[in-house]
Formats: sequence, structure tokens, C-alpha cells
Amino acid sequence: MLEALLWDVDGTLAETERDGHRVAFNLAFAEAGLPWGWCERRYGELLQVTGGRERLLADMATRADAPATPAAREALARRLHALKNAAYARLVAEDRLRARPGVVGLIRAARAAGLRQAIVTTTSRANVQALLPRLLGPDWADCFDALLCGEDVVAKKPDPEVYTLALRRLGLAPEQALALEDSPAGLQAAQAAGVAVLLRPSAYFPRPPDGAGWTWDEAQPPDLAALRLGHARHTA
Ligand code: XBP
Ligand code: MG
Repeated sequence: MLEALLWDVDGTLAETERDGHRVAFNLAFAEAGLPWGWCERRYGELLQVTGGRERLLADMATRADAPATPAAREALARRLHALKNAAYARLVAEDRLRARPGVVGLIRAARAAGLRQAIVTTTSRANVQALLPRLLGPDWADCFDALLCGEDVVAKKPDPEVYTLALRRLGLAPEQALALEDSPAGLQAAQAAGVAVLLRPSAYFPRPPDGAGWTWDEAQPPDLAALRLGHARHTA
């Protein structure tokens, strides 16, 4: 039986990668005085790497003008990542990010029905704490029983660690939960933890990968009853 909804953040709750993180990375490059910039196509490639700091390091590995030593690259990645997260918080404060249709209603309905809910994300905790009040209002934290973020794990998605941790925190078995995800890495992480996934394609991940199974139909968005039914089907 469905007991909990495990929510990914980036791409699932809002189009944060398209309207937030990519824009904020470019603001960070400018603030640091670097002539670097990530166009949508390049950012789409770099999204194969989960974690903003890790993404910066992956990009630097391909650049002739990146610092020469691993230690200097790491220091620059940390500095740029902090600048990026500060820029992201400013974009959120300017109301540049909106909840994707149906998300707020489902979170509130799930809370009203007594389902447990957790945030299960690769992004930094500060980004969640900036975004969620804008999407859900000042009482946003009341909707969630646990908040698992990038800092809480050793290995980020597609590793299942963050899902395993969420289940342990909620005291639930994998078949009692449903993950809502948008990316192949998120899908893989949840499935590897044994959790059924409702995949919602997003701007950077428009096509469900092979093995996605259950996909959100934008023409007929699911309500809570549909989530319960779909979960029962996909855990049977
Ligand atoms: C999100 C990520 C994050 C964000 C940026 O993946 O991979 O790295 O892009 O946030 P998911 P940070 O949606 O699967 O959780 O810069 O804080 O990492
Ligand atoms: Mg995501």
C-alpha cells in the first residue's frame, strides 16, 4: 500500500535546471570574472553529471583555460558553486521559478490524506530551503517528514543512497513508497533502491528512457487516487 511520496526537486517540482541553475552558473562565471558560459545544449550534456560542483569539475576537465592542478580546480569549483547557489537564491527570490502544474495540489492532497512525504534530491539543502517556501508558502516544511539533500550522501544519484536513506528515515519498505522523478539518473537511483517511479519528463529530459515504466501524462495529470492506483499496479 502507498504510504509515502518521495519527491525529487530539480526538474520535477519546477523547471529549476532551465530557469534556475543554468542561469545561475552563468551569473557565477561572470561574477568570478571568467569568460565561460554554458548554453542550453552544453548544459544538457553536463546534466549527465549530477551535483553542481561535480558538473563544474567535469566541464573544467575539458577546458584548456581551467586551472592546471586538481587542487586548484577543486578550489575554483567550490567557489563557483557557492556563487552559483547564491545567484540561484536571488533568482528564486525574484520569483523566476514556478511550480510545475499539479505539483502543489498533489503535495497538499497527500499531506491532507496522511501520506508521508520526503524531499529526495541531489541539490544542495540551501537550494531546497530557498525554493520550497516560494512554491508552497511559509508552512512548506509541514508537508515533509524528511529532507534528504546532496550533503546527506556520499554518492549522489544515480546511486540509490539518497533513496535508501529516505526509506530508513521514514521507517518504510521500498514497496510502500513512490518516487516522483524527471531524470534518468533519478529514475535509476529510485529503481535501484526498489522504489516504484512515476516519471515526469522535463525540459532537459523530454523523453522517458527505456525501462521508465510509468510516466506522467500531461494531458491527464494524476490526482492522489491515480497515484495510489498506479503505485499498486507498479508494485504488484
Ligand atoms: C539535481 C542535480 C543538482 C542540480 C544543481 O539532480 O543534479 O546538481 O543540478 O544543484 P536531481 P547543486 O534532480 O536528480 O536531484 O548545484 O546544489 O548540486
Ligand atoms: Mg530531477
